[in-house]
Amino acid sequence: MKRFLCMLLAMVLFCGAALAEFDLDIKLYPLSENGEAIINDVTFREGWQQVDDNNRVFYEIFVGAFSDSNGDGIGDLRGIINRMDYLNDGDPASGLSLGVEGIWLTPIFKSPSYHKYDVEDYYQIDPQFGTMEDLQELIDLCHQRGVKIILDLVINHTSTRNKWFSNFRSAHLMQNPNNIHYDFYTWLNMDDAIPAGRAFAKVTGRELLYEANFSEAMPELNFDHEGVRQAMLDVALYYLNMGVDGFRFDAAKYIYYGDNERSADFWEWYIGELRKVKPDVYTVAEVWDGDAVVDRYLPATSCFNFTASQVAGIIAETAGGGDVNRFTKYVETYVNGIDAISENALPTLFISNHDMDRAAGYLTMASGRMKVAASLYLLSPGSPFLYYGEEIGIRGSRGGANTDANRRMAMLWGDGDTVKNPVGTTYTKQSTYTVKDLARMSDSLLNHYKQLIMIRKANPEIARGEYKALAFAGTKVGGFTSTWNGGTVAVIHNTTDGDKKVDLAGVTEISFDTLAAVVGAGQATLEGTVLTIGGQTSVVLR
Ligand SMILES: [Ca+2]
Ligand SMILES: [Ca+2]
Repeated sequence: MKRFLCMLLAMVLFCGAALAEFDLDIKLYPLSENGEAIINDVTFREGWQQVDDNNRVFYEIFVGAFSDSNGDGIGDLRGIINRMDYLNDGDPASGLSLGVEGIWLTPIFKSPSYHKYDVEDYYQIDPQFGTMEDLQELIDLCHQRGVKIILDLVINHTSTRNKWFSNFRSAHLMQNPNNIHYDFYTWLNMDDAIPAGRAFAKVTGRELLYEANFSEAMPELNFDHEGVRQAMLDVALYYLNMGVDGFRFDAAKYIYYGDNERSADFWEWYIGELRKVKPDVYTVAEVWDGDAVVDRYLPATSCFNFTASQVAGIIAETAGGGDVNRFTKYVETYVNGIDAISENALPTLFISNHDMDRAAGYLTMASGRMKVAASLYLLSPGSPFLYYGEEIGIRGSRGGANTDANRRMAMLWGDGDTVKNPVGTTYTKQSTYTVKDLARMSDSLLNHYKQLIMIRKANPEIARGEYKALAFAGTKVGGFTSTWNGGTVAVIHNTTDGDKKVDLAGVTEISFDTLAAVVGAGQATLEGTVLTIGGQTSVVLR
């Protein structure tokens, strides 16, 4: 009996989040043959065409934890191929797939670790993940569906198992400075002073030190060496030639440890070379640092916005009850800042990635705050990134065991997928909701993500326009206007749990006559300039 009451309470709490005070209608979508909700409330206007640029919603796939095609428990490339209909079925208006327009694969090259951020051979797909033919098939399939695919390129360091490293060791054993690999890695003699802040490790069996700031298993390449630069350029060109659309650059600020000037100059050269071959190459760099440091890299490339991410970032803060007007002002400053510095960089908002605790741990599905966070950052300009599983509320935090594996746990498909958690996971409070469950529940987090991505596609001004934050009175209703290609939209969010009525005449001189989209827990009406918007709800006006 007690258990039954608990279940009842849980159901009431869960449904309660979906019920706005506006009225008691639960949003109901028609169901497909498989019983999946078909998102049918996003309007693609007459003459709508998908815009082929890099302002796309990207989806980060931690490859080993996503989908397993051969029963060994490890996610692989064929698993991703098998899940393409889930990611993007090629029909922007089908209302059935997540609709992401780009995927970022975490490293796929041969590597001894489960995460593969230490590469043994840049020209081999790790056998756990598949073959070069699988990659080609995935690239081709992505392109058939209008999806861009970017690879995680880890070039700051390699694995100690890389043949370059064994050649480096041999060259020193033979005392042969003429060997091309003699200076491939940054090395010191045993009695040399170690530069401040940097870490060096001893080469086994040799009186020789190599730079290893991340781990002794990850020797750092010497980018003053022409051969290293050329070798790493060749890697990128090889995969561009196969058809990949770009790269996510790991540890970008560590090329020259502690020297952002030289590291940023390196990327300007490197990406400049890639642009000669592929002018629209999409690159995004991991520069996990404050805005001033990130700015140094923006002339060359998009950089992830770490400032806005995680539990303390402004996306989660706003979703959890913070000031929406502060959020839109922040985005305006952020977007204008990038525009002033760079022609090559896009705004790149996200909540979490494979190095961070899962957002569902602090933004819970039951409270509806995960949905609000998604609305805030996906209805923003540029190329937002969502981390696989975020859309179904996967949980996972580093915890006492201090292991990143907890942040990279198996996707919950609910259909017999054999993918398992990576080795070393200790997290035990995983969500019980699967893709299969959530696809069937009209008001689910998954369907909210599907709807948001459709809305973003159907209203291309949101991603590309000139962003102007609107200054509403109070803190819980906020929004912006965005003008692009002759069209102007307004996006307005209400992050409270109840209805709000606002007169838009007080915040903008632009007049909007169409409620182009409503997404969230409640409903909305537009009468003249007066917008009534339900709790935890966002709208797009045209
Ligand atoms: Ca497998
Ligand atoms: Ca380095």
